[in-house]
Amino acid sequence: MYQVYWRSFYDTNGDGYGDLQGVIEKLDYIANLGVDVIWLNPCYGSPDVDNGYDISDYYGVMEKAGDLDTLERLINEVHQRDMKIIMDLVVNHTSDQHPWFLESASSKDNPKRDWYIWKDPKDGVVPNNWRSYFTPSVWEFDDQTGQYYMHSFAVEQPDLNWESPEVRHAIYDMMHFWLKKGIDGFRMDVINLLAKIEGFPDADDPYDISYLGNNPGIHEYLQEMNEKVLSHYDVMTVGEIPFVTPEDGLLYVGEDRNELNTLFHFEVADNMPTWDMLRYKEIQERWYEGLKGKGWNSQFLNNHDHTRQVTRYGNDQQYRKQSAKLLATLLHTLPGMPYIYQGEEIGMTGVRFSSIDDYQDIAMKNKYKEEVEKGRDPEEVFESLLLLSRDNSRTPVQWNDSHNAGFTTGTPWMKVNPNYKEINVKEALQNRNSIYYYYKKLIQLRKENEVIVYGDFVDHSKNDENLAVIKNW
Ligand code: TEU
Ligand code: CA
Repeated sequence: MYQVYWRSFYDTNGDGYGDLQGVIEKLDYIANLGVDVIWLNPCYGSPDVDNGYDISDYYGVMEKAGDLDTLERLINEVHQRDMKIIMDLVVNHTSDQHPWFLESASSKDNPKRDWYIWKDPKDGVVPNNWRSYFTPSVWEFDDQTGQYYMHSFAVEQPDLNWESPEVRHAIYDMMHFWLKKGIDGFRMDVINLLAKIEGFPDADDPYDISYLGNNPGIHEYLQEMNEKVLSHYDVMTVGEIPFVTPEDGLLYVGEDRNELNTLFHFEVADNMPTWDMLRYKEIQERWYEGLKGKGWNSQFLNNHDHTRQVTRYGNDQQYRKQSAKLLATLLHTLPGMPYIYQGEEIGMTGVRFSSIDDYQDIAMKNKYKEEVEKGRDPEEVFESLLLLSRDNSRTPVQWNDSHNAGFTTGTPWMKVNPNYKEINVKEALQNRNSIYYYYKKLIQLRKENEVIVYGDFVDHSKNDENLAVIKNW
């Protein structure tokens, strides 16, 4: 699976944003790697507060990305190259500019009031102590109606109320619309957050936000979604499922569950700040044993939310090529579907801009503001956020050593990583020993040796912290 974060992929109209036409023009590059499936990050209508994860029009394409015709052409061009394409399904929340929310917020007796989660103040303040991913509270007060609404992410991303059958059926209709357009499935954004804890009680530890996910009711929603939509098509689904263990994970992807096909868990990406071989092998073994013969996992070490793997888990200076190849060898020989995040195949690295103003990620900017407002030293706060800022992996793909790395003829929406002169696709394609050709060989090896995909996993290097000897047979 190759993830295309289109706004940083390739700009064809000089507005500084990558676009869908840019993806079409680079499809041969992706296909030549041996990719089977493309995961396209959201390009629906959106005010772009959270880079498209705040949707205001599920049936449209945001102007920065292009238009519906271009998207349909992209789907067709992908299929012509015998590849598949899945799109992001973001249905835990919408944008606060979505017409549904504008109606819901307009009055307490609006028919769509219960399409979102509204609560009265409790003792004059927020209904409970839950924190959101991006803000100190999940509750935002609305003066007009004197109630709070819940948002698990930014204020501009109100959570939908999945208890409402009307909400669920509106989402299912939208899913049919895209599946009938010929997409091959969905990557489902934080899909385990749809069900909220009954009664919204205070959390013992508000900083451990796992109370946002895996609540009673979630499996009924996903089984209904499967019955009403997914089971009608030959498609694949991958759930983004934070806070989940192998046992819980199996409840989402077990073949007998009729919910999802595969999942991403975050035991590595969220809980292993730097490389820890023993921990990594323990996590791999536990997930292998937990899903073996019943469910299918994913393998990734970076994406648009997590900094570049060669920087975080490898060595992006002296041993950049070697460590990039080592990490790729792990990912493409472990159980589960391997994901390649755009640019990973040429060993693109994390970035280090000099000022918070060079960063765009709302999660990082909100955290910076929250910490500085507590009185912490701005420089120290900035330094503490650099390594894990999501922008590390959102700098434009480096196509060549020309201005702006050949990404755009305009001003890039996000600065290009200054190392583009050495690290770029053009150089990689001209160098037989490049990371790119190594990925190409790995992908081919996996396709030619089913034992790598379906063989058993046994770790023969158990306690060695520098070695992973994992044998399939
Ligand atoms: O990410 C969800 C989210 O922020 C976490 O699960 C994340 O993957 C990680 O655990 C934090 O380190 C999804 C999208 O991938 C992200 O880009 C959006 O901002 C977010 O949901 C809200 O839609
Ligand atoms: Ca563009």
